[in-house]
Amino acid sequence: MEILNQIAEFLEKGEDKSVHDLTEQALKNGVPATQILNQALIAGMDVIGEKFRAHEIFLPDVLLAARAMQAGMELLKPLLTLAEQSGLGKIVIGTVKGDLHDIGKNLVGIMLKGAGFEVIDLGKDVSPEKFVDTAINEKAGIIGMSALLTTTMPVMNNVVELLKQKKLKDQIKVIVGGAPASEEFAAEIGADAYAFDAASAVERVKQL
Ligand code: B1M
Repeated sequence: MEILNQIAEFLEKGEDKSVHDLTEQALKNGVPATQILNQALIAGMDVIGEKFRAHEIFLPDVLLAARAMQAGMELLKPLLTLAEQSGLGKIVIGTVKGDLHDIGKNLVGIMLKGAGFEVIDLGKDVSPEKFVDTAINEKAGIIGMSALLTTTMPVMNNVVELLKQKKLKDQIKVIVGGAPASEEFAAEIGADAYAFDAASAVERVKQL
């Protein structure tokens, strides 16, 4: 669909106003929010990731693209969070210490809220203690962690270890996600689940 390609292209150029306006237009045209998300915003961000890896673009370009992505996501958010049901349970989410990537984590939070979970979002750069203390104080049954850097993945392990130390590993379940994470990694650190994307995160959290 042409408008989805255009949104992706403007996102790649970091033009937040155009991304906002075209996203609004696409919604008016009846394009489903999830299609705009997957085929325009995430698709555009994937291209940015590839170009950054190939040194074709630099950090300021990535920042502009991230801002443009947020501009589109702001419009999609209310549509993705139209709660289907409520009272499913409480989950604490955040991006782990040392890691500032929060777009994917925000998306996971939006989808979980949309599915009826109460989500406590601790933001980014979250310490293991903060994850665990918040889960205890808020009586949340699940901790969800996001990491986008191979260097910050070990923090997820620290959270699992802290739960073990406090003898809470059985009561508080852990789900991990983010580009460098995997089923194998989750199993290795003793997490209860791994999710590849926001939609599967909802499924896995429901199972937990
Ligand atoms: Co950076 N960055 N970045 N970055 N960045 C990556 C991750 C990188 C892969 C780019 C690359 O080299 N190709 C690379 C990591 C390499 C590695 O570790 N292997 C990288 C790097 C190196 C860095 C810096 C170190 C760069 C530097 O300073 N030299 C730096 C680190 C800063 C820090 O965190 N301390 C840095 C900074 C940044 C920005 C701040 C500029 C910006 C982030 C802005 C923000 O988030 N507010 C940024 C961005 C935007 C990216 C890329 C291009 C896009 C990430 C993104 O938002 N994707 C990224 C390349 C890439 O991933 N293709 C890259 C869209 C998002 C919807 O997907 O986050 O994967 P994602 O989330 C998905 C799934 O992973 C999953 O569901 C989401 C939705 O489907 N998921 C979960 C995520 N969390 C989950 C949790 C769950 C379940 C599923 O359960 C709880």
